[in-house]
Amino acid sequence: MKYRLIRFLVLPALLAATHFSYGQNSPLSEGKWYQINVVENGIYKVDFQDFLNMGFSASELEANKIQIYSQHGGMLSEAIDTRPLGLREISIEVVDNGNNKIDGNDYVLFYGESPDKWELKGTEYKHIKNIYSDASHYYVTIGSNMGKRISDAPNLTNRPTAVYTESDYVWFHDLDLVNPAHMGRSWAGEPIGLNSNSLNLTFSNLKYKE
Ligand SMILES: [Ca+2]
Repeated sequence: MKYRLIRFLVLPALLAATHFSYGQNSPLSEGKWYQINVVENGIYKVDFQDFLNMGFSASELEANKIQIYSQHGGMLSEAIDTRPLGLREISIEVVDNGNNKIDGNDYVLFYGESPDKWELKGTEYKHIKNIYSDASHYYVTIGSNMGKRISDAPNLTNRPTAVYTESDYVWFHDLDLVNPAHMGRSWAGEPIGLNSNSLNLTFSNLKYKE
């Protein structure tokens, strides 16, 4: 993972220029924050050394106050009335050896989402390329209160009977290289023209003939 120090955002001035009514100040308005960029869906691990590399000191790494904020994965909607307002704290897993300090082999896990999304319509998958960003952004801080944590799932009451041995796998190649009209949101990939292009793909355990 790559980390980049973000500068404090002057959000109050920006928000004042809009006509929206925000219920709270941006969480970025105070404290120390670091931005983590996520490209693929998956569980991401941040260990003690990662926190030090981000600039946090060992003395401020209170395990129960570590917080991570983000917006939902995927491109924001064009419809303003459905757009989430600001950052939201996400639930994370903090693995601490019991002294409430991130140290030694302690670490934090969070689920990061790709900036691109998939929609399943009937039996067809459709990918939604995020045309504004190649990464989703997650913001790490040491809050003043207890952070949001992943809760345990309830125990199963019945023994599972369903067994699945296969699943769908989706993948897309969509580079957004050219905007033919030099306007709008319509982007195309590599030009085909008179030349042939090839793309080698490798899938493991692919089930053929379906
Ligand atoms: Ca610890």
